Amino acid sequence: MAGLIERYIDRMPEEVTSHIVSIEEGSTPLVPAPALSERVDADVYLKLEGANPTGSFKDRGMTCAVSAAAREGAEAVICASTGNTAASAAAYAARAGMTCAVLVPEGKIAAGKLAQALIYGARVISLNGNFDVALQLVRDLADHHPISLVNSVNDFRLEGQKTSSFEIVDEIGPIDLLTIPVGNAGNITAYWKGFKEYDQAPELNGYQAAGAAPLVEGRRVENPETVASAIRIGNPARWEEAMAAITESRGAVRAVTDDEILDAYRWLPANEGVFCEPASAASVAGLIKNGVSDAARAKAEGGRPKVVCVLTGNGLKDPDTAFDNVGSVIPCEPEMGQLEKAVLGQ
Ligand code: AN7
Repeated sequence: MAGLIERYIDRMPEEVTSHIVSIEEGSTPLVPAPALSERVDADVYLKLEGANPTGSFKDRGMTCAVSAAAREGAEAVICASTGNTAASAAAYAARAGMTCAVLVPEGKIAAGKLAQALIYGARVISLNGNFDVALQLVRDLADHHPISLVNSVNDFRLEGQKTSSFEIVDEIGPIDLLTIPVGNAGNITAYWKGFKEYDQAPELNGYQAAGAAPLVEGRRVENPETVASAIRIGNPARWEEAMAAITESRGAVRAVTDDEILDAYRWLPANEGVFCEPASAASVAGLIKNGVSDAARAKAEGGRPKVVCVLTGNGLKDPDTAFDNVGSVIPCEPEMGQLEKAVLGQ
């Protein structure tokens, strides 16, 4: 399967089509979720963005941002990141033969993402400050040096990320509701752009973590805190556009607590066989908490409403949070009596 720029080339700006840097991202599974469907009385699908080459949706935007940088002859890219953007930028820079620097908040990035950024060969800088501070710093730095900024303030990122909406509609037709985690607010903005380009208008429900919910509270959060480190963001760069998208879709942005996020984070793998990272589980936690709106049900015109939860990142990204939220392994000597006890739980 070709990468998403080639697949949707007619809907891509020309800046990204002449020097394509791709790892065949996109074309991710859209998996029916029978247990969740029953819980919320709707036909729910999970968009498994963790199946992208670096394990998150960021690859959709990064193929475009790095392709545009390649066309400009850029030799280096930089981003601030809570982890996934860093991993993705590092991979696409490696692919393009560029150098990459990433600025991540010290101690607040999941182990898998850090390992990825390093193994792809990025220069990883651990900032004694949060994501919002890091983003401001790299924006200033990129203004003064010949380094291409690949955060989602880069418009090409959205051009890539909008293709997930195309894939959904191409695969299952019009949907009634989309639930999605919101951090820096680029992705929800991109989904809306994609739906609009396809003349679609599903209701968008964005979910933030309660300790990092600037869009819900209508003000910057100086010290965002949440177990969902990917969305530990207090001053989203795409604030206005995301709010416009939510309003136009007659949707809502709401908060889910860390406990609600972790409940969904454990429930989904145990009931659907799908493991996502904590930030992604916010979309499922939100759907479980708030259900499907009457308006979205009405759109389904008597049928069962079609709902998509966007699972933005792979569960393997964050093994520490997984271990913190499950039981322990069972030790066993190589002896049948012990093994029977261990296996049968008696
Ligand atoms: C798994 O990597 O901001 O609202 O620096 O990694 O578009 O920011 C990650 C964000 C949701 C939120 N789910 O998307 C970064 C970064 C996961 C994420 C989001 C992120 P946006």
